[in-house]
Amino acid sequence: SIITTKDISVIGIPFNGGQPREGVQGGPQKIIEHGLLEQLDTMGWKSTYQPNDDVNQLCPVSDPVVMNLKNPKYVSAVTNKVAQQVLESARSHDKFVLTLGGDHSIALATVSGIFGAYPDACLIWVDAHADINKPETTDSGNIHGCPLSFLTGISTNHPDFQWVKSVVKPERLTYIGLRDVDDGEKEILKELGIKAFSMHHVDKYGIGKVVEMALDAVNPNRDLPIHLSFDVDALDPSVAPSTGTPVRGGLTFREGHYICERLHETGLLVATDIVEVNPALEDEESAFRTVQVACSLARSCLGESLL
Ligand code: 4U7
Ligand code: MN
Ligand code: MN
Ligand code: MN
Repeated sequence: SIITTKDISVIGIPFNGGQPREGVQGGPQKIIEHGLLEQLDTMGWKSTYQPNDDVNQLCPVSDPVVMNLKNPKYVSAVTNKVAQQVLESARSHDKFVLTLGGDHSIALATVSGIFGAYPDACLIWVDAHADINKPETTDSGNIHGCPLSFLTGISTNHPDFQWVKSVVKPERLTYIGLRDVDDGEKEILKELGIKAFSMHHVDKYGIGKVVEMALDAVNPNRDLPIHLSFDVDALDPSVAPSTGTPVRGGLTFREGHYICERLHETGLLVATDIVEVNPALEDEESAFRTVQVACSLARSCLGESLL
């Protein structure tokens, strides 16, 4: 394995500035209250937890739309700060980094930090959405739909995101679970030649084959570090109902966990993000179920096995 200890740095990023719905900033705390750190302790993982409860203090008084993007200064300030923290946690290569969102704009922080520490890593993005809109193509202006355009270097001209380096080469990025991709994003995926596995492919080949195909695409020799960015809206809304942008027809409970289990099994997984848990949406039972599945996905990434 790349990580040879059982040390883990858990980083909460209670942030909602990348999209308009309140509540997603409460995700990390609910996941911790559910007992994630105790669960990891039971599995033998020694954790340190950085809650980042103060990120909302970086909210500027005025933050007008710039080049179509909403809250650009706020998103930039928070993700830039947390990127340093993720890099600090990852740079020694001796602990796993688990980040808890927060909306998916925080990938600007997590991917920048992890790829700063592991420049040859590959990125497996599990999501209903492609999150690769450019400022020029986004209809919503919500930055949680855009992080990959900055991280792959296809958006370079937004003044607030000049600090984001293009760390992810298109051949090191793959997707699983897509089913709601904007027309502009489809063109980008084609142009860059990014290998993406939609729900159509999951139906056609089964999740076992799809994960191998995804690994073949970005990690053919099975020797590169893996960063998994898991948006819970990749799961079917019946499995993860409390999320801001649910799309029907998603991954089953087992398909989601299988991805995590198989990536753990490679010994190459060095970091995981679990994002877009919004405990304020739907009823309490739905929120509980979504928090619970976030915890069990994390445990699967860290080696919880069925037998
Ligand atoms: B998430 C969307 F238009 N593509 O850009 C957009 F469909 O992190 C959705 O995956 C983005 O939840 C969803 O607003 C971002 C939309
Ligand atoms: Mn996403
Ligand atoms: Mn999504
Ligand atoms: Mn979402």
